[in-house]
Amino acid sequence: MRAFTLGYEAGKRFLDDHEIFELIEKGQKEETLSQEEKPKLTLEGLLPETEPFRAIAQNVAGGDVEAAVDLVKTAIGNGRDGLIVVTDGLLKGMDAISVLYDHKQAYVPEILLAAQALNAGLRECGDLGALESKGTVLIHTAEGDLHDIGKNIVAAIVAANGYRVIDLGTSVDSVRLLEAVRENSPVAVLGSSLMTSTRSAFLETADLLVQEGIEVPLIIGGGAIDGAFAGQRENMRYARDPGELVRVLDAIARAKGK
Ligand code: B12
Repeated sequence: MRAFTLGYEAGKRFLDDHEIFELIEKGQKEETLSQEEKPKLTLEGLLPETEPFRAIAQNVAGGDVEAAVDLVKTAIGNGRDGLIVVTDGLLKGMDAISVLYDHKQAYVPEILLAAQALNAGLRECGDLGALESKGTVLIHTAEGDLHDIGKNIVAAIVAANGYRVIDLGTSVDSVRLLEAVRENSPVAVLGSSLMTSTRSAFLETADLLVQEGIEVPLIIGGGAIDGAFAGQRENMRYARDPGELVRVLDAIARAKGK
């Protein structure tokens, strides 16, 4: 039973005894490590090494809109390519703060400020038509649900990872969602629900997509969702946090040859 649980969590395969012991030992070690002994992620360690990208990334991660914009303007003025400034500077800063957030070393306001600095910097980089998008995703909160802080963070992180994000807002019904899917041919539809009373809207949406013959995954998350709930429909899947979501999206995009 234990083997099944661990095997399942480690990627839907059974583990041998040796692997199980290794996992248990690793978990116990992490448990017994004191706060000081735990390997600590630092912002400095997550930033790019070369300037001006390091400074740009640092100010995005630090949410300093003005400094990020000034540094981007100077880099562009000095002949740096806008696309490189985005990929090697601005996005690296958002990546860094996202990693810290996933490890509970950064919090909601910092993510939102970083997203502002990222967006302000992006506006200085001119036409980024050359930045190949990994695909479009639609994001929304379930019908009846007005909580949007988590959704906005997810949207910012997904956009920072190279996707074109269309945010349909809060309390979106399945018919409106279907229209948007038809208009935009997304690689995935993302849904957020924080209230158990609203999550059933996702079942309706998943069924409607199947009924209409539309093959697009509905990836859902938020406090009201877990793997068991998402497992109720074949075209639905759960992602725990923005980091896991990006990994899932990248796998979908890769399968589509992006
Ligand atoms: C802030 C908040 C509000 C704010 C919302 C402001 C806003 N613009 O969003 C206000 C005050 C307006 C509000 C209202 C209500 N709220 Co409220 N609210 C919260 C609170 C305190 C925090 C939620 C939050 O923003 N967390 C911070 C964000 C960053 O975290 P997150 O949303 O979980 O998102 C992260 C992950 O879940 C994940 N994620 C989220 N979405 C997605 C989507 C995908 C695709 C993926 C992969 C991941 C993902 O990634 C995010 C980043 O890590 C929670 C309690 C709690 N601890 O969660 C209650 C809570 C959600 N609220 C609750 C309730 C009941 C209500 C009200 C009905 C209260 C009332 N009686 O009026 C109303 C409902 C309004 C409505 N129709 O939606 C309940 C829901 C209970 C339930 N399980 O059904 C909670 C859990 C409080 C409680 N313990 O009772 N609320």
